[in-house]
Amino acid sequence: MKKLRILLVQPSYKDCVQTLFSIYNTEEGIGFKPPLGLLSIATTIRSRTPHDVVILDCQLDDVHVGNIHEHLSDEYDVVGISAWTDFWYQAAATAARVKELLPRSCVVLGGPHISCYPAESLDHPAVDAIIMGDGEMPMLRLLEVLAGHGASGAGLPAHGLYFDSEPRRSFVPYIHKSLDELPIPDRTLLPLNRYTSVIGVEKFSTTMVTSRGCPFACVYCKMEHQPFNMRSAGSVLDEFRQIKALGISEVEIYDDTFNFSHERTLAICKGLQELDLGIKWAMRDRVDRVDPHVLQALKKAGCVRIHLGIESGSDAVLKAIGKKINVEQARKAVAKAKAAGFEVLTYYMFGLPGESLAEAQKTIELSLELDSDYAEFSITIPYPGTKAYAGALEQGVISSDYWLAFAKTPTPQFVIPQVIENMMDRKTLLSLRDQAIRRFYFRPSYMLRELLKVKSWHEFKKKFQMALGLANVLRGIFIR
Ligand code: B12
Repeated sequence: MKKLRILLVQPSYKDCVQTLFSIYNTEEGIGFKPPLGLLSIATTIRSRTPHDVVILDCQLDDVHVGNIHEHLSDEYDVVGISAWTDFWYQAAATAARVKELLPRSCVVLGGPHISCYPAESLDHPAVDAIIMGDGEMPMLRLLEVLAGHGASGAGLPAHGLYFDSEPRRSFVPYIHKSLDELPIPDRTLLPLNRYTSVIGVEKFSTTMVTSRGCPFACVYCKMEHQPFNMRSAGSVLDEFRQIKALGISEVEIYDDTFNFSHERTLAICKGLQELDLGIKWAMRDRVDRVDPHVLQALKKAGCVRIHLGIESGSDAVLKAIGKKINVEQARKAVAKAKAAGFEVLTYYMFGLPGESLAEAQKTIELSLELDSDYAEFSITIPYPGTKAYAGALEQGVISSDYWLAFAKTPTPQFVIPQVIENMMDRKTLLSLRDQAIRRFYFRPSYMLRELLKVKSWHEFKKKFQMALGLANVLRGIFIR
């Protein structure tokens, strides 16, 4: 079999879509986060094939289309590029640059943007193939084809991989149901000591994903292509063990719904308690899944922080966005988590479909009442593939399909022409977001409490960095 050389690229945020509403994962923002999707693909290639694979995380060193040539060796047979809608311009421009410098290499794209716009992505002149959905198995199939084995790979899926050279057929994402079959991501393929968390306490941290997809269908999130699948407790414990062996003792779990199965959570917690790895970790939960018995187990297992999506202070808005929770559940969940000794991070959104100014004000009041340790306030970006975007287009709240236009013709620093602005205009939304940040974080009682929590110079520096980031948001300066 021909031995192939593969480069997997996580593009830079440079020139990314100007949503103007978020702090990005830069060192000065929330800390760099490892690209887990590429890591999983690279580990799978390594464990199942003789091919060589390298990951280039452009976000770490500001590698972009202007300087990526320094990282492109003419030995690469395959260059895989991850595409999120926010950095679609860099992904597409990188593809073009690769094709220009390495015309014989196969350029393949994957990631959430590709699953939203498969046809438009494949139409890009520099793109040879796309992978839709979970990338590991379709990538093995692609490598089989390129290594000269035809597309007959035993056990490899026939869908999810589409070549530009083939006649067009319908695009079906590949979903890997038995996640335990996939190897645990080999974090040594990335520079481990570059990944951090602004709200963590350790110097280095990593992230983990123990399930894919989500059983819920909130209007602002595109997940419907991805049914919910969980890894077993045993597989999750193996990953924790590997992380500890690498000397990392802080983990952020990025599952949309980590605690969907209490049974699995309790098994993970029991295992972690027995292993006694001393890892501090955080996870995202739904307010309706917070349970005192599970909280106790989580505490004993080293979980220190729980992130809760509250989104709105209005039950009518929560109903309209399909979140399937209510304000009272949010109150109870935060109280229970705080009483059990967890740090709590809450998320809130402004500009949700149908939300009035009075309802948005209720959200700010709720955030103050819940008084969590951290709160993240965002303005709803109607991303492609979401019900929020489709609904706004259908109702004429958004007047043109700007994401489709951007998917076809990616431009640098694309400015979203409209968010959901029928009830409140953009200026009002921005001022609500700023008001929320100011009222939440710049309360003397909050600042004092946070200062008293600081145990080290390192922690103090991180808190200072966070305060600076927030002040920058208020001054209209966005960290890229
Ligand atoms: C972790 C995470 C983050 C981390 C970043 C981690 C990182 N550096 O990768 C943080 C918190 C920083 C983050 C931020 C944002 N995020 Co985010 N994030 C996620 C989350 C929860 C998990 C991603 C993950 O690791 N999944 C696990 C891995 C295994 O899956 P994967 O990444 O999808 O990769 C698989 C496939 O997509 C595919 N694949 C991916 N890349 C490639 C490349 C090739 C070549 C191939 C073949 C295949 C392939 O194969 C992989 C393995 O199966 C997803 C939601 C979700 N559940 O997926 C949202 C998600 C990716 N985020 C999203 C968004 C919008 C954002 C923000 C832009 C939000 C905002 N407005 O601020 C920000 C800013 C991003 C930025 N520029 O920093 C959207 C993207 C939508 C889109 N159309 O692009 C998602 C899908 C959430 C959602 N449902 O709407 N995010």
